Amino acid sequence: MKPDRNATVAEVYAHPLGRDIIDKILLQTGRSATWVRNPLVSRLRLRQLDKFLGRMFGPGFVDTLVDLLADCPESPPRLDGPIAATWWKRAVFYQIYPRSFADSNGDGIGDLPGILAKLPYLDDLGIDCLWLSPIFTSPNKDMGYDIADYRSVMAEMGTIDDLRRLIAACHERGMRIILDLVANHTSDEHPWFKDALADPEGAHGDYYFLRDGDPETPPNNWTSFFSGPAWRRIGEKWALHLFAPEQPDLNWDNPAVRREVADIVRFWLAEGVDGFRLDVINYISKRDGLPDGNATVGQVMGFTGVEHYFHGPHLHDHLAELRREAFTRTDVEPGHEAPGADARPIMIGETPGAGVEVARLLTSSQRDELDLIFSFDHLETPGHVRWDEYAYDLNFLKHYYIDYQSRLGSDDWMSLFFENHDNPRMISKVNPDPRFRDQLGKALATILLTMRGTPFIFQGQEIGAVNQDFPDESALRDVESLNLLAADGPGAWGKIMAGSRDHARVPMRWDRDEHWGFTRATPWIKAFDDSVGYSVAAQEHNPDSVLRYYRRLIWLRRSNPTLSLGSIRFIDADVKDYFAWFREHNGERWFIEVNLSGHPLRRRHRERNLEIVAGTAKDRSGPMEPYEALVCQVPRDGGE
Ligand code: ISL
Ligand code: CA
Repeated sequence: MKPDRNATVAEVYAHPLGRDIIDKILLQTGRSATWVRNPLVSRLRLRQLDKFLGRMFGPGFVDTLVDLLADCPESPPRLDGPIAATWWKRAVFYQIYPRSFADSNGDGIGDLPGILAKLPYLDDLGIDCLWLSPIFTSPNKDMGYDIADYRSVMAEMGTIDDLRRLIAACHERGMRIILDLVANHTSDEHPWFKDALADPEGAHGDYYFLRDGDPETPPNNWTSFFSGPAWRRIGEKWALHLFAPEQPDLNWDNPAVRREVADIVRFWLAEGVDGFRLDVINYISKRDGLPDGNATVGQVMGFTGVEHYFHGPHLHDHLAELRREAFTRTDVEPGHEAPGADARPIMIGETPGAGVEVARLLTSSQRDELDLIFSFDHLETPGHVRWDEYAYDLNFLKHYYIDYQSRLGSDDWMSLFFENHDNPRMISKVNPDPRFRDQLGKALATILLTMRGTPFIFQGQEIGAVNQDFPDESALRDVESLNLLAADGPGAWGKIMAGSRDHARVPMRWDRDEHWGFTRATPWIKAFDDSVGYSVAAQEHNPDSVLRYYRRLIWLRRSNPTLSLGSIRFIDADVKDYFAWFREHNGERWFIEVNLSGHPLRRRHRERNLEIVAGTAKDRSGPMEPYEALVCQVPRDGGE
């Protein structure tokens, strides 16, 4: 049933996208779902709400909502069967930001041979699959997220042969490797874009959103994620760019564009790559006619126009097509096969703004679109954005996971992550007090590696990396931060220190050398956290280090399928600061408990017969220590 203006609130809430949207509004306004279930509210029809919502969100809000819902498929049934043990459900992923990982040739920029040299480290850590942030040719206005040639390796990263060696070396070790494909937009230096500008009527003219019109007034009111309007005037044309002006959006409604993308994917799969992470892939379908965004929605979300592309009319069709056309390889050249012959390439989507129900639409194995998505709803607590200085309350994460997991069927799966190259370090966000750095790092590791889902570790997270004390603007490199400073002035410095993506992009710390063993030259970006003991070398030697803890947990997860494939059951959900759950599989049971706070917590379930297998405390006699985390096995005859 497609809700229209006559639909009731209850009907909208029963619709996947409607549910996600209402849930988001409830969350941001601090209301619970009982509010929607209240008969007085649930029986209201959208048309009756038009006036009221119009006052809140401006005229036309209900129509926009109805349009959004109309384009959205129905939810697949929530299955309750056995879980297919696909390789990526058991895998631990590791995200490398290649520029900042390891520099092999002394130019201050990390590269592919640098990664190759560190493979033994990653293998020892127990990593199953690497994800490399972009390595294709790029002018680096957005550090590789602006691609000028999809079929060549960026000169700073090395050569195609370096990449081949890396792929082969991963596979020799039984590891996999996926690349980052940025296909919502290209660089403005891509030949397609240059050609489109030179000849808007020609073969590439319709590859982008080029529009005529008044040179003073952009074609619509959409704003870019990196400050200012989403339109750039070039020559006689306007070009749409959701990100930097140098990142024009591709027009996926043009079948030629979709064929190009599928071609690119097949090209790299033939080289032995095991799949892709697809950058902002939910933004590829824009609403016909590119209508103005709702001003109030824009204000609330921080970006005007998002409702017209975060879940666009052809999103699911385009993804299903890409899956069919490209992500079904079996024809890999001999010697390039991934470990496990059954493997089909993994397709992971970065999907900002996707809620739980849209996540299910995108990844349910009943639908054959993506395998996993990255949704970001858990990275800030309600009412906050990345730029806010505030302490992240882990109780929010707990409730987020409890709710999310309860809504997944046996054909659904989720990704787990706290960090990536776009976000500050989680330890700093939760509690920057250095006394808690290790404990908190381990507590986060425990959640990440024993929760149900596929964990993604971002480089440095495994050694307890924290945010940087950047001294001034000259220390920053990221276009997002620099544009924000340019737009907002020095007053934006507090925001930058809270949310800059550069916190995650400083060099990996290998040892205590001048530049942390990252490079023998001057690094392209400098690190400013000077704390002792937070390098790989130091932590290798310290049995209590965060690194050794990660390694132990990853090893446990690998050797005990219960920790990856087991069912999950949370207990004591309403006990503040306490996060605990059982994992169960083939009669084997594990119990995990974490103190989410920086103060001691009364010990619960003291009577339970549990064997501590990993964790930050030796026994369960006294109160829980700040951020204490325990991973326990339940003896076969033990307790509940
Ligand atoms: O970080 C965001 C805003 O707070 C999200 O909108 C979103 O996750 C992000 O901006 C999109 O990220 C991806 O695409 C960008 C690129 O700059 C990021 O590095 C990449 O991860 C444009 O390609
Ligand atoms: Ca280099």
